[in-house]
Amino acid sequence: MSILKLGVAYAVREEVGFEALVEAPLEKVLDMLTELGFSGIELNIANPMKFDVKRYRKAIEDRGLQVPVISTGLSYLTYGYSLTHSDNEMRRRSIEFFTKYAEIAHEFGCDRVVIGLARGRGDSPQALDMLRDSIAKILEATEGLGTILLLEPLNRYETKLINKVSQFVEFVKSMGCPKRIRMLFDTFHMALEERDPYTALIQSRDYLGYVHLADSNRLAPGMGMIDWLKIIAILKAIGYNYFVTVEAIPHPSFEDMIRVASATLRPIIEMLG
Ligand code: LER
Ligand code: MN
Repeated sequence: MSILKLGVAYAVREEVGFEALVEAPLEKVLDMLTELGFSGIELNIANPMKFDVKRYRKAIEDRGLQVPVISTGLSYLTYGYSLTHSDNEMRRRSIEFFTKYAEIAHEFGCDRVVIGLARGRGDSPQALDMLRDSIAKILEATEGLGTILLLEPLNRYETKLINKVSQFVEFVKSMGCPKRIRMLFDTFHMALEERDPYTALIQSRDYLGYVHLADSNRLAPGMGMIDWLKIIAILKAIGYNYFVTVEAIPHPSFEDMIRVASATLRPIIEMLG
């Protein structure tokens, strides 16, 4: 049995309704994932206040799948809320959303919530201080749940706030290294930002809480230039033992993307992971 589990990231746009996810309806996606040997589905939820946990839990658990994390970037893209917004009310709503995301994660039994794009673009000089302050507030509000916040270094075209592993390390140190902040290492972002993404992955070993897999062009693993054997071998060597979740552009379709990802990654994970 391999210790690494394969997941895929899935965008939930709950305000259009469960059945209206026409491009890749949940039930169909879950059936495909089971067929292709995936173990989990990451839910990126635009509005946690409108999310029907029971319904999703049933569909997911009926198929024996897990939810490894709840992700949050759609709240920024849909409503503009961010943890570093210059408007206090927008920042307050973002923190409120995160508290709700933590409750949803807890209901799925995973307790990990992603901070990706919802941290904001980082245009103001106060952004880092605001991020520290917002994260401290979320940690406090979710203390009873023990939620782990997965802060994800993102490439410079998406934010100015924390683009590299070293900047993540500096940031958590500046907060006193709370145990409940871990790193999300995304291979696509790190292939853009790091001189050597493989060394960067090794350097993230003490902080790693989750991994996103996409190739150098953000297509499915296997469609770009990343050495997947090397990535999985490093994860194994540094003792990472949670999900590796494909977060790639669904090109030419969602189904093709997960088929290619599965064909690339499963044999490697079965051999090494
Ligand atoms: C989120 O996980 C991510 O990687 C960002 O690029 C937002 O799309
Ligand atoms: Mn990512």
